[in-house]
Amino acid sequence: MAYKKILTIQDISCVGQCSLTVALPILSACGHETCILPSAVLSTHTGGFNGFTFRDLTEDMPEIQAHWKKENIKFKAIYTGYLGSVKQVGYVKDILNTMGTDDCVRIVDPAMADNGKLYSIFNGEYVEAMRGLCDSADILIPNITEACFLTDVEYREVYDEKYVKALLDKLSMLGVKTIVLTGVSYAADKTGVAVYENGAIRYYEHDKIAKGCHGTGDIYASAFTGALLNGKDIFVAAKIAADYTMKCILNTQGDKEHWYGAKFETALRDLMDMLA
Ligand code: PXL
Repeated sequence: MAYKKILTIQDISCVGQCSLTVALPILSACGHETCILPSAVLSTHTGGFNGFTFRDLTEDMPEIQAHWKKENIKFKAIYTGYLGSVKQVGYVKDILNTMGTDDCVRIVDPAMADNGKLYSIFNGEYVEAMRGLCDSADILIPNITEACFLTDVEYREVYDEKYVKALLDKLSMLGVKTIVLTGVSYAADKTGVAVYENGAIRYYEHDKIAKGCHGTGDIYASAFTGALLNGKDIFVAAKIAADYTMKCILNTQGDKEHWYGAKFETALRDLMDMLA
């Protein structure tokens, strides 16, 4: 397996098992050198804790990037997640466009919404900025809610294949050819992903666990990136990431104290086995 240098840009939520505290260990377990650019530092994630702190690191980004340029540092993959401000999305676009090797894979998880709602710090201006990031991505990994915000399509709890196809076609018009749409569910007891490549859709479906966990979007995107960079093709990486995420949720289920995240660490060995 080739050893690759990946850059991931997302927040540090000190407590809460999401973003960098998830991406860094998962990508490392997948065997990649993982460089980070924190978008913000929060005391916890914003999904259920009250009174979290938020230090925006937007203005550190251009200086960090300038230093990397001087040092001739380039990345084989750049994977972005939860960002800190509208202005920062512009900086991140420049990083996506200029800091990769010639064969760099750019993966954007437009982490900003779930269950029909934007996360608390985001608004329409942020959605608009995120739309502008899509044409700098080779692969976009939204959930259904994020796909709806990005395309201005009405969010629905119940939908059919026609609705999903329309969502994917509209997303591709933002300038990204490959999309891995997560949380696609056509039956109450099933969920999965729709993988869209050059206009064609392939599905990977699996059983739905009654209650999902916070942070599983980040677990999914990190495992997908880790598997892809291990040479798996897009569909296989999407499937491995789904199986791993399911395992993380199963390992967490039943622990009422652990409402804020998924115990992804206890399934890392399974992920490594899936990559072997
Ligand atoms: O998992 C997405 C995420 C990442 N980072 C922060 C969040 C959330 C979701 O709520 O609040 C800070």
